[in-house]
Amino acid sequence: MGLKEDLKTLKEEAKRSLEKAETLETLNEIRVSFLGKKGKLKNILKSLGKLSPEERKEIGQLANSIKDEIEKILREKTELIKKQLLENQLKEKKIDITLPPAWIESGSSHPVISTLIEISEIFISMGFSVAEGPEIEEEKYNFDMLNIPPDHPARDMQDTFFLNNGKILRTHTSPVQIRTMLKNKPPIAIIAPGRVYRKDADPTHSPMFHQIEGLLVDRNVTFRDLKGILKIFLESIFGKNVKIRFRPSYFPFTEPSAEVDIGCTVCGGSGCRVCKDTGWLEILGCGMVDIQVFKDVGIDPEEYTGFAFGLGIERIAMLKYRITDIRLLFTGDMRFNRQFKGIR
Ligand code: 2U9
Repeated sequence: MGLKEDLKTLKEEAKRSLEKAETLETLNEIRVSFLGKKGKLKNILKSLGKLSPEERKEIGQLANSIKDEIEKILREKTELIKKQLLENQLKEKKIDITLPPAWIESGSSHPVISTLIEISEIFISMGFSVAEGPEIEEEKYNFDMLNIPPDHPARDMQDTFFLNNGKILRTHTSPVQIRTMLKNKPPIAIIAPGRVYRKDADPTHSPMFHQIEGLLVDRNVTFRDLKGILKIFLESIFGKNVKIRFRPSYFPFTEPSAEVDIGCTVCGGSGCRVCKDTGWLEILGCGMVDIQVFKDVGIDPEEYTGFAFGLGIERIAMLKYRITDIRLLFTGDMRFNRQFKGIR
């Protein structure tokens, strides 16, 4: 019987081709040419219609079993070739686990940030909480409510960055304390660390710098409390033997006000370039919160008193690490930045 023979020949032919096949592409070509829609099997079965029903059944079954057999070999062969491909790949791309890894440079805190964190932690340890506010601020919070009148030199176009939406870049973090007092009732004990902006640029001034300000409001808060807190702070950061002096000063938002100096950390007080031969370094400003400020935020100055202080982080970092030009802190030059690795 011709068809039976044809089918057997096809099976043998397919088996031989599959045996020789070495790639997945060849396997696919074989599948298409034997089992595909226009393949050899379909071609043989075209004359199926001419057969008697019995013969049709017999040949049909034979064709199906041949199809199954070829498909089985195809699957096995596919698996085998895939496995060989993977093994070859693994052999070629052998990983030498004894090689040292590529050098990855680890990052570290910028000296300004590590100083900011160090100072914050001292006040946090004394019970202060950290408060934050927007850097794009309203004049009302940055000036008016701090008792800084419209004609005050600090409000000069030359010192403040004015934005075209009527707002400004905050010139100090004091608006954070105003916002806190508007929202919360005393007792209040907060520090406000963050970026501030002033139109200023020379070796000791940068148009963007960092401040920490503090505010404590409660019943019976006195200037002695202020002195005590600042003494603990200055001794923590500059050492137990640091010399401290308070000088009378003026700020619109505090009354009385003072500036605080420490004995020069470079010459120890004998006089040098850093302290301009005075033996003292100005470190921070402070004072008792002005009654007008309390009135504007709705705190009764008969019931409450408070102290506030402010300091520039870059100045402290520059003294600590003996940096003489503030601009070095902000160029991003890695030859400079790398020197502060491992300081914290
Ligand atoms: C409120 C009331 C009072 C914050 C204060 C200073 C003194 C001060 C300067 C130090 C160096 C800023 O970075 S600097 O230029 N700051 O001298 N700051 S008292 O007083 C406040 C703040 C907020 C509501």
